[in-house]
Amino acid sequence: MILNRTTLKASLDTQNCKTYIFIADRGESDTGNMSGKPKLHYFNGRGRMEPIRWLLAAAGVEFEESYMEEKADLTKLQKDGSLLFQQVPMVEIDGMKLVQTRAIMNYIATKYNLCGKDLKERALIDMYVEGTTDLMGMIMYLPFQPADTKEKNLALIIERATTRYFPVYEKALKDHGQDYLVGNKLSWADVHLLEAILMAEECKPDVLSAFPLLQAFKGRISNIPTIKKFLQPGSQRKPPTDEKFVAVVRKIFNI
Ligand code: IBG
Repeated sequence: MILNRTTLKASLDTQNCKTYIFIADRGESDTGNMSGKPKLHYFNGRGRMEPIRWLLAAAGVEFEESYMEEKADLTKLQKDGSLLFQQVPMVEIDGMKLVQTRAIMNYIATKYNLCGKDLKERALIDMYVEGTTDLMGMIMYLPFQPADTKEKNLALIIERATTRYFPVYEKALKDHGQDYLVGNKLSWADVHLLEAILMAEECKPDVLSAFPLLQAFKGRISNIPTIKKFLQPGSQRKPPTDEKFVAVVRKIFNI
């Protein structure tokens, strides 16, 4: 039987302590968190944490969140040594405090077998993920840009989505005729692409009009039970970035 310090203390009064193992000095389980669930530290908004939320949700992993609302919330994490590079996102998982979005995503994707069956599948998945990351990065920064450049950048996003990124995924699906991007099995690349498609549609609702296989892909992946649940109202998926979220970020980072 494994107990934390609080439980152990209570148990000593009534039980033989030799039957218990004390494992965590901080009164935590080996996941670094009392509940055993990963704990996400970020703002209450999409930003760099949203793809991490998507990946956990797709893997069927429940997670907790701690939101930074004031500069003091970030300072506290920085001062207590929780942030390796003084930056968020940070995820407490399996006894670690992971930072750097890619490292966090790699860990989760590997742990939950969303990285392909071999090195070559993994390389393909990585390339697809980097493509969608680039597209989502452009969209992510849009609300933080001044009004006079927003329109130009929105047009660039649509152009890049429809001429650089989406044609690659459409062709991949066409060439192999399978349901998923890589290895006929759900991978991180599929989860990331669905997130990117939905973000691009928020910019231009008919952005998929020239991509019939991506339209079908969107329907299929959205219907995977874990993802379907994440897409329903009340999930931990965050809404599109709005003025309120931009204001919180500006306040915390003095920008
Ligand atoms: N390479 C890091 C990663 O991928 O995790 C970069 C992390 C990063 O830039 N984090 C920002 C931060 O903590 C918050 S996300 N900055 C503090 C500092 O001192 O550098 C910022 C962001 C938002 C929305 I919010 C869109 C894009 C970025």
